[in-house]
Amino acid sequence: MATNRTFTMIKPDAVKNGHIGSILAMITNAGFKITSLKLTQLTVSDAEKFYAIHSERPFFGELVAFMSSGPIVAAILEKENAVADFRTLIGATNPADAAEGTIRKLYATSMGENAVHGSDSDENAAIEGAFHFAGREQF
Ligand code: DAT
Ligand code: MG
Repeated sequence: MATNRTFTMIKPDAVKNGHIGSILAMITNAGFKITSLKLTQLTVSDAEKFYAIHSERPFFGELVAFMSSGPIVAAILEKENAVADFRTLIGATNPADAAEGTIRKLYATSMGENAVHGSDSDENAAIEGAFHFAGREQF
């Protein structure tokens, strides 16, 4: 994957609360092009693998249970400086600290249930995109 791409998930809380359309609109209005997109659900094992880096953290069990609790939207996004610009658009991990107008400020309900994921590096964006999308689903 090119380095001008990032990977995102609209998490189960935001899907359940009916925010898919609003969040995708914020993403495209901010200049990101959607190059892969699907509604899917992670198994417990998928969520454990996706978040393996956090396996020693005290919130890991809660995170895995939440992320596998319902459907998510997975997407690959393209824009110059995609990883950093998308982290700015989503806001801080804890919605209480998220800037006004960010996706998490608007739609996250708590630190754990924070509406969206955004990759933290070009390398992880490529790994996470490939985790969710087969070659023929990548454009
Ligand atoms: P981010 O999603 O902003 O990259 P992260 O990679 O540090 O944040 O953590 C991954 C997810 O784990 C995060 O989106 C929500 C959850 N999480 C992080 N810290 C947490 C905490 N202290 N309590 C509960 N959930 C937490
Ligand atoms: Mg992270």
